[in-house]
Amino acid sequence: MTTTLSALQSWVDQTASITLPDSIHWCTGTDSEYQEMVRNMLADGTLTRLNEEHFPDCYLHRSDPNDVARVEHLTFVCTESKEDAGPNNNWVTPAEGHAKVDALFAGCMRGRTMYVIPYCMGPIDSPYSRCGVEITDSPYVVINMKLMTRMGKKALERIEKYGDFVRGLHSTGDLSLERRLIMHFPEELSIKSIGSGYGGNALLGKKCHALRIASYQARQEGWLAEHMLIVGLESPEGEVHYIACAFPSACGKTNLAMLIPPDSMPGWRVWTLGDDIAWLHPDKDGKLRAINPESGYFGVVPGTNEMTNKNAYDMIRHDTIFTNVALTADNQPWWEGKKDGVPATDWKGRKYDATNGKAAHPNSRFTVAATNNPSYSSLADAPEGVPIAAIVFGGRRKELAPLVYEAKNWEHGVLVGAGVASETTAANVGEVGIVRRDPMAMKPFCGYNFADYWAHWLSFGKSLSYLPRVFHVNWFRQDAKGEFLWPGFGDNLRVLNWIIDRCEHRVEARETPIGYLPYPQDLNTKNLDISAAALETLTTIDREQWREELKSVGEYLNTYGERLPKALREQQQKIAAELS
Ligand code: GTP
Ligand code: SPV
Ligand code: MN
Repeated sequence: MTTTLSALQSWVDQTASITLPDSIHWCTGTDSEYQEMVRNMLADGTLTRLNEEHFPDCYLHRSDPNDVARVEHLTFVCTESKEDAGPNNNWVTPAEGHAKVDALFAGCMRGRTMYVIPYCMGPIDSPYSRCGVEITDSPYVVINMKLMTRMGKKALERIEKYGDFVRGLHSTGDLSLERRLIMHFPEELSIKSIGSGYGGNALLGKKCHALRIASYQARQEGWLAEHMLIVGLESPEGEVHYIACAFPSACGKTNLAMLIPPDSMPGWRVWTLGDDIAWLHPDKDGKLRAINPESGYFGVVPGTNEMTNKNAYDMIRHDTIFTNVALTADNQPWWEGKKDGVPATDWKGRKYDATNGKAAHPNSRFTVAATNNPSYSSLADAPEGVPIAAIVFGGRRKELAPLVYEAKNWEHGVLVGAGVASETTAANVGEVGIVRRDPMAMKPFCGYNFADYWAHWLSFGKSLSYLPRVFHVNWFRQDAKGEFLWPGFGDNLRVLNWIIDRCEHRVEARETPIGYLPYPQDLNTKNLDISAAALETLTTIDREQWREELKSVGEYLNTYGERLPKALREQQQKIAAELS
């Protein structure tokens, strides 16, 4: 397969003349292509087959131990002007970015096959979808892209029809950190990534395209590309509300998107549209509609078990790629929090020894097609997407942030999003557990200046006729002993129920300077083992701590200088004043 689109053909030819692969393979996206690539990877040891009785068609991939997570310090947004990338991004000029990274690509595919992957982010027939082509020398990337995106022949046809596509060039290079760079050129709609085979660095359709490049495009075109799950919540009466939730990496999106309702909420059903990325478009009626640009999940494995997330647990028992998990003696995947089995071999392939640390890497991942999910919504394939009733921000915070609160209006909601802070996790290389600002859960993913991004968010306050309500949640509040105060997982539906009731004007709330909080009696706590004191802590605010928080948010906003939208500053000052 080659292409009738000369711009694509000449880019592929030119890339090959620089990277010097032994051969070129145009991916068709068929199941037989996937099977053949898997066979080759089993033969050369890139994959290991897992226990066929318990995990049919599942494979383990062990990455280089130096290449297990995103690398924000090596990720750049290259725009002509530094201010356009903003203080939230690492920046060099496009000329410098190309020069730096091109030097590493010279001859890097010698002895390897170059794969050309046409892909479509979003349903093939959706006006909201956007296409790209990833060139890579990694078969692991190809099989992951097959599960995660609509890739191959149909995508190529769409690209040839419209003529435009995001160009993504990737090579695993030599995997050394010194020669690893993830470069974005939003003004040219292109990406160059070298030196890593890990998900967010290498599956270019995901964070690089669908968030960094797409957020930049979305601003120009009047929509939003967000780090959000999309879920449909069906009440016993059959009413369905769709909500989109932005939580930072490894803070609960996949789990919330496929939660199983608690026994004490009979008749409720949960439908998964997406677990990581949402593209939000105003429609002709002035509503906000969401599509999930992906068609698979690249999810955190540790913590997944039958109690926390039975849907995910069942979903990853067949046709799944595991990366960096441990193995039991009978070749089943094993991870911390699995509840059954014991590890025999750790994620590095050594005999398991507790003194070497965890058996599975804390950022070990599963890759699986969305259709494996028992709660999959077929509307994930609907070209028109789903209408969004509420936007929910959240973070991982031991202290301060209550279980849930509602913003008073859209502008306040944008401030709530801009002020999101969360403890860092193993999804990025670096220290874990440090609270940092992660506005809209987009700190690592916004392809332009956050000040301009917030202005863009604020603009929807005027352009939409039906504004989603905005909320903030925190499932991770702890007591003095370090125990979670809230049971989380399926029980989070109790909080989402309150959120829907607020959207439908069915429940009153307690007004505070930071927003509306639930009266404890309005949260469904039936059969829940939670003390009145814990519930009180979860549904009240400490004014002194919040005064400090608003001061800190103000200081953070100051780092965006003159570009910061006035309305955001005014919101922060108003709340700070009300708290004092
Ligand atoms: P990315 O894929 O990195 O964007 O992560 P994510 O936001 O999808 O997070 P995910 O749902 O994979 O959860 C990350 C970790 O948090 C897992 O170890 C989960 O078991 C744990 N977790 C998820 N939801 C909850 C919750 O409600 N309470 C508690 N205590 N832990 C949770
Ligand atoms: C995240 O880190 O937010 C992820 C995993 O969803 S990755 O694809 O690596 O970005
Ligand atoms: Mn994510």
